[in-house]
Amino acid sequence: MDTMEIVIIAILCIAVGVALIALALHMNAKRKQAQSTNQPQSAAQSESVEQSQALSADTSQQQQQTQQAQQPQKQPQTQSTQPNAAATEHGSQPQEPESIASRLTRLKAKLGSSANPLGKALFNILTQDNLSEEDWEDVEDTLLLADVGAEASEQLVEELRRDARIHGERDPQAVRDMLKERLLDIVGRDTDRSLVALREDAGQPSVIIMVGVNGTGKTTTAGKLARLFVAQHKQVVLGAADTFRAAAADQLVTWGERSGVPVVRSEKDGADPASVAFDAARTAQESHADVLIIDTAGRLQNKANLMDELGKIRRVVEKTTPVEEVLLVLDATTGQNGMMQAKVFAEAIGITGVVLTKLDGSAKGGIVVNVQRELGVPVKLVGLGEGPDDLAPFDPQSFVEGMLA
Ligand SMILES: Nc1nc2c(ncn2[C@@H]2O[C@H](COP(=O)(O)OP(=O)(O)OP(=O)(O)O)[C@@H](O)[C@H]2O)c(=O)[nH]1
Ligand SMILES: [Mg+2]
Repeated sequence: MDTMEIVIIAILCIAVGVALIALALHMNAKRKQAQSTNQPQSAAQSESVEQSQALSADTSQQQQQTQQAQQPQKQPQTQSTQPNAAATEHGSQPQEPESIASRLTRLKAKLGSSANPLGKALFNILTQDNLSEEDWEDVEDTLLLADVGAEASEQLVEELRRDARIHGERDPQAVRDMLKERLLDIVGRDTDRSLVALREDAGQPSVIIMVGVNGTGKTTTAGKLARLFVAQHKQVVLGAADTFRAAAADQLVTWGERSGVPVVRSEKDGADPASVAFDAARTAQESHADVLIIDTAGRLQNKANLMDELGKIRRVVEKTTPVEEVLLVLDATTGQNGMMQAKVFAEAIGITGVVLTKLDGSAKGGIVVNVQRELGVPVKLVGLGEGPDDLAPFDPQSFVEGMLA
């Protein structure tokens, strides 16, 4: 082999080596490219799956809207907001609602720390030696001041006097226990306060209509209640049947966005509330929701007007699904005045439960007793503030312990 042949073989070897290196580099580049395009694809895919799941509750509404868009002669009456999409758009996600156990602990602490005159005053009088007739009158006055109501106050004093005679207790702990037992009796320790919507059976949405005088907290409570159901893994639809002003529906939409719950509303001020309620019932039915919560207006001139409007809402909803729960929202700070208005609502539509709002702050807890006596329905929920999770099921034990804390 001469020098020339050796040189040619060496050149060939180098050329093959270069070709192999080039091939390896090319393959590597292709693999990296494939990786970088695959990742966003799968993220986009999962996002679209999530979105389609989140919006699946609204499919029927969207179909309805599409149909309406194809038939412009039929003006769309209502529309359903898509909270998850809206929340993402604004860069915020619905917050996780607080658990019921944690709410009850807060209820107790809030009641204990609020300026509640009932427990403390009673306790101060009852731990004195030799209670005079005047002292017992003070006990009764204290109960009246705390909105317990005349009849119930009298009954409670009678029972406490009997207890005192029998036991002759002056030991603070014994007096506290005695008070607790009597208050629990009068508040109703075994009353069924469960919301019909939480009973497991259904197959169709449970409907809750919120009623009450304006400013008591209907819209706020509807929003908080939606979160309470979401915390229990229920699928919820909100219906904005307060059509007096667009702001009322906007307020409900904001609550819907906070919890990822769709809201059926009308864009028109002064639209027929019953027609919004009807559309909300149909949306809830078609999307297989567990619960439909309907917010109503509080500003109605007279009882006939009220009966007419609330009666119509109930009737149209019942074309789709039965109305199992009508919750009267009552502001605990309005005392006797609120009670009178509450009676009118109770007569106009019939109520199945009471939500007592604004029990935080300086509210007088005794109104629970009065409300239940006067209206003949249990207090089922209590509002403890303006926060999204400041609503808790009414628990007599926590309530009474909170008052006597
Ligand atoms: N402190 C406190 N404020 C509450 C509570 N519930 C509601 N509110 C406040 O009460 C005010 C009225 O509440 P809304 O929910 O708008 O009352 P509404 O009954 O829907 O009023 P209308 O729509 O005008 O009939 C708002 O400022 C709420 O934040 C509560 O439990 N505690
Ligand atoms: Mg309202």
